[in-house]
Amino acid sequence: EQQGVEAPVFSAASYACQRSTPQPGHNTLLTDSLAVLAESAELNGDEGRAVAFRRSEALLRSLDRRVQGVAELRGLPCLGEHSRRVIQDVLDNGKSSEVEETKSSSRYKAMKVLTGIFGVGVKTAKRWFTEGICSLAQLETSGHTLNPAQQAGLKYYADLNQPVTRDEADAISVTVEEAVCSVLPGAQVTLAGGFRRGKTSGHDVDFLITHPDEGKEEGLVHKVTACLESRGVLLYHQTTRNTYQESPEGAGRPRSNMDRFERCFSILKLVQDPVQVEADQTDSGCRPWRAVRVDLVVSPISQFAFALLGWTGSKLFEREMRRWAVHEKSMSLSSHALYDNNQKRYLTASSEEEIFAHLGLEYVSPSGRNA
Ligand code: TTP
Ligand code: MN
Ligand code: MN
Ligand code: MN
Repeated sequence: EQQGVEAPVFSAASYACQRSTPQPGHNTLLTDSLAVLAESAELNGDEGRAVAFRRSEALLRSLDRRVQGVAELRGLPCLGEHSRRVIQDVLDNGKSSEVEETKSSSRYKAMKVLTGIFGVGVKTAKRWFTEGICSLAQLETSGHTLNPAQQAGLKYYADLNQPVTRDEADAISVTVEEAVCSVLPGAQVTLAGGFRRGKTSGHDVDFLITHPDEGKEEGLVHKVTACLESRGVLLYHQTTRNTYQESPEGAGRPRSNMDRFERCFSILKLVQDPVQVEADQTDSGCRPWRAVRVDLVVSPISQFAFALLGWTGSKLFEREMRRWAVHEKSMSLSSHALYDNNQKRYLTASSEEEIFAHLGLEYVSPSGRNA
């Protein structure tokens, strides 16, 4: 490039749901750094700060080429002073001192280990860390009583912290589809979550289940888990029934990220390919299976498009869509429905495309929702 000529300026819309965000993007050094600070804020229970870093991370991931200098970022939304400082540091020095300090802090390391246990949230981990518990060994000798989820989390810790591959997700899909169709013929199983967004690995596998005849899906989770159990592949499960009908979300209800579908947080036993097991034997012992976290969610067909949109994520993309709905359209979006506060009525949809259209947004395909 010629000297003195101003670098081309990027442009980007301010809500993540107005743009396409690929994975991993062209600025991984920057986005990985911001992700550490976002995660650290999450582990501190500082949601406002966490979301601010997540937004800058997503903005940079949506850019169509590599950033060479901070000047190129002038005028872009979502980048606060703090994020810009971190970006500058990484561009100048190849890394950010704040990120390096964060990663090596004993608090961050301990909180990562403890929240890495399935069933342990930030609050519990914080309490334990305050008591001086920093490792699994210390937790095990602390005398704390663990709930069933946490016991399973500890038991399968190594497996559950090893990312699930796309092949493993496909193998789990076969198991889940077989179980679902044997207990309710005609039911439809859709892979959701990160794998639907095209990610090549994930921390779990998410499935959304429905049936074309409204009502047939009721109580399905229980039948499916019973089937998986009889096949000897259910290592842990916690089922929650559907509570949406009891108290549908009216206009003024507080919005929460948790929906009210019938669902099951489970751990399944994935029997591995014998060839693969032989290859892995040296480091993973001789066990011919591994534990995998699986989420099963059941939606009535009338809410399916909303459920699919909600369970495809990413979490930030969903959050941004809801923020857009409220602030720009005076609508309330959830994984169950879309309510128009001006017209005082629900807007129905049978596809994700229709929901984007109701919201006045250009359609973003799942692979573009990696905000
Ligand atoms: P996750 O499985 O947590 O995340 P992910 O699939 O995007 O990534 P990972 O590879 O780490 O698994 O959640 C998937 C989506 O489900 C996410 O957009 C949020 C949504 N979700 C709800 O809508 N309600 C809930 O109660 C939960 C737990 C998740
Ligand atoms: Mn997932
Ligand atoms: Mn996750
Ligand atoms: Mn999940």
